[in-house]
Amino acid sequence: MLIRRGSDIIPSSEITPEQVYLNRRQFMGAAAGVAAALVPGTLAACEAERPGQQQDELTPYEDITTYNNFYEFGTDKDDPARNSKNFRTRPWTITIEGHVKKPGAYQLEDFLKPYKMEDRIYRLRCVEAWSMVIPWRGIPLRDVIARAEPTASAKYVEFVTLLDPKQMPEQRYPILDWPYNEGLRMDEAMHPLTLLATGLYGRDLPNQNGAPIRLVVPWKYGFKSIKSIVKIRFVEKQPVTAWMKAGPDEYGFYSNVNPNVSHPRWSQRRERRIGKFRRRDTMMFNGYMEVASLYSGMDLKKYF
Ligand SMILES: Nc1nc2c(c(=O)[nH]1)N[C@H]1C(S)=C(S)[C@@H](COP(=O)(O)O)O[C@H]1N2
Ligand SMILES: [Mo]
Repeated sequence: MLIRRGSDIIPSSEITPEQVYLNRRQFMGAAAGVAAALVPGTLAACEAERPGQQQDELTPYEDITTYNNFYEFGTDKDDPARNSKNFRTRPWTITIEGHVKKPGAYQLEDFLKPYKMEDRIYRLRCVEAWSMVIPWRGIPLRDVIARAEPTASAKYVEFVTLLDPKQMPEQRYPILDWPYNEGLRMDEAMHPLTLLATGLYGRDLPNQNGAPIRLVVPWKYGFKSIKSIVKIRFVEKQPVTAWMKAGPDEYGFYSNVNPNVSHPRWSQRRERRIGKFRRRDTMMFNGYMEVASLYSGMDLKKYF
């Protein structure tokens, strides 16, 4: 079977996770060929869905795991990798609450059991105008939502990060209104691109990348992709997110990657891939044009 579940690919110390991952991809390509493109959830499928698009070069594992925004562990890019080493991600409880027929509190392992892991290469584009290309592993959020059986009152999904100042030292200071929270409109949350990620490069998420489970919304600025989630709440009203509270003129609820709408303090037209020098044009919706229909008729300058 080409799709592997969980973290059963254990790289030996001699080879980097990147090599393991690339070897596996080569194997998949050679062994499966076109057939793999028909199996949903394989990387081949994910690439085949986007013919004509320039093949993205993966950002090295080293860069993805040392250049992070995770303010609970510090505001410098190298802080999270240094300060999250002892962060405890087991046991980990995820609570589903709000307007659902099946609320509950789950241990991470039980929570993940019913779902099929998928590997997907997504670009992550930060509002600070840098980007990365990351091979994520995770479960489609829409599956989790379907299982929770939201009622008609559930118009938005809110996500909340762990609050634990003993482990997350920066939560002792009023940098953001802790705990970090984010939100999606129900149709955004149900979109097949939206992923709850538990790994990258075929292994469990490193702490600095949001272990044990984080959101990935590839057509939105990186800050929407909330890390270390403990709560998924189904609500009627649009949540006020941590970044909206911090700077309502700078960070809106939608936060779609949009080269035509500047951040008040800088342009969003161009971006720099981490590890590369050349700047490149930023693509509308980060290049994921299939989401455009979610926003038809909306003024994206107003709903930024
Ligand atoms: N809880 C929490 N989630 C967070 C953040 C944060 O500070 N705290 N930063 C966000 C921002 S601004 C970005 S760009 C991405 C970065 O994800 P990465 O470190 O995996 O690249 O995480 C997002 N999720
Ligand atoms: Mo970001």
